[in-house]
Amino acid sequence: MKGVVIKSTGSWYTVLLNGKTIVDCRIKGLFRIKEIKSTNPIAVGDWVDFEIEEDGRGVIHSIDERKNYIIRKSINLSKQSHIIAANMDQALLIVTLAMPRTSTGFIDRFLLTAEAYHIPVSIIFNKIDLFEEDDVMKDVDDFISVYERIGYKCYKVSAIDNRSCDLLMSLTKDKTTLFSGHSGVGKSTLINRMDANLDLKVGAISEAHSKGKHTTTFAEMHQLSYGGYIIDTPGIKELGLVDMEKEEISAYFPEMRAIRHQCKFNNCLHLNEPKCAVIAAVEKGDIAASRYNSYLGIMNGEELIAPL
Ligand SMILES: Nc1nc2c(ncn2[C@@H]2O[C@H](COP(=O)(O)OP(=O)(O)OP(=O)(O)O)[C@@H](O)[C@H]2O)c(=O)[nH]1
Ligand SMILES: [Mg+2]
Ligand SMILES: [Zn+2]
Repeated sequence: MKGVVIKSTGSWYTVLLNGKTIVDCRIKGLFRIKEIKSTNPIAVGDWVDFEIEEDGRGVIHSIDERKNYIIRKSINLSKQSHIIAANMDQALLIVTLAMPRTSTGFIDRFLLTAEAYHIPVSIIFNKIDLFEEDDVMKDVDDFISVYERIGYKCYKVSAIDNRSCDLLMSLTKDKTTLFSGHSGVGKSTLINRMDANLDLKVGAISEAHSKGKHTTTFAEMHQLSYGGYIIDTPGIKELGLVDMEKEEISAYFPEMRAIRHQCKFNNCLHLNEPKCAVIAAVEKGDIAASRYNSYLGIMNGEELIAPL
């Protein structure tokens, strides 16, 4: 039998069969997935072959090749990787510029990871009801102009607004969508609003970010009553990057990818080389300074921890 993993909690996997039946499964034998060293061999979104045993529980024998996946590399000493989810059509990065504030550094690292794994991303600026009348809204608009200019769709939403809800439903209908972002930005709240049949646990605003408490603790995939799947994830606090060659990093910044062949040297790293088209574009303001700063931070191997 074949099904899709909708939840994994340590050694047990919840598998959805035919979009209807839930089977608790464990893994048989050892899984070795080429080139990925991760703490979890099977992730939410993986398609698996399994057999049901006499006690009604399943045993997973094999896993289908992944269309894509997104990995979080922990930045502690163990350097372990964790596959957040597999086989997505898109990711929605949920961002708030206050309560809690998401930094450009975090957004840019997430976008880089998604570019590297070929996952289309749109950026959702949530909680705009809180900023309607203050300076944060100008911040939101500045962020939006930076990201729209380089090809990312951006939307302003609020969980208490019906039109936002309709918009999110139309973006997610009939697709498999990953919801990602810091803890407390409102991922679970938005999902609950999009589909009244879902009742995900939501954190109190003060607890969610002042104590760094994660309300959602495991990634979990939910079937949407209007068609499609949504993957709710625990807030990402740290986003270490998967190993990449220094030369390839600018290829995952779309605005750098577009002009990097114009640099004088074809192995240009856009740091301080002469006649570098990227540096010239930053100086002219064609590339946002915040994006170039993120690029420099990544090139320097800086890790990033969210302010929680
Ligand atoms: N004012 C306002 N509050 C919101 C909005 N969206 C979410 N919240 C509040 O933000 C808090 C955190 O929401 P959650 O949905 O638990 O956040 P989360 O992103 O799922 O957090 P984790 O599960 O910890 O990753 C809750 O108190 C929500 O009520 C919004 O649009 N406006
Ligand atoms: Mg949550
Ligand atoms: Zn260059």
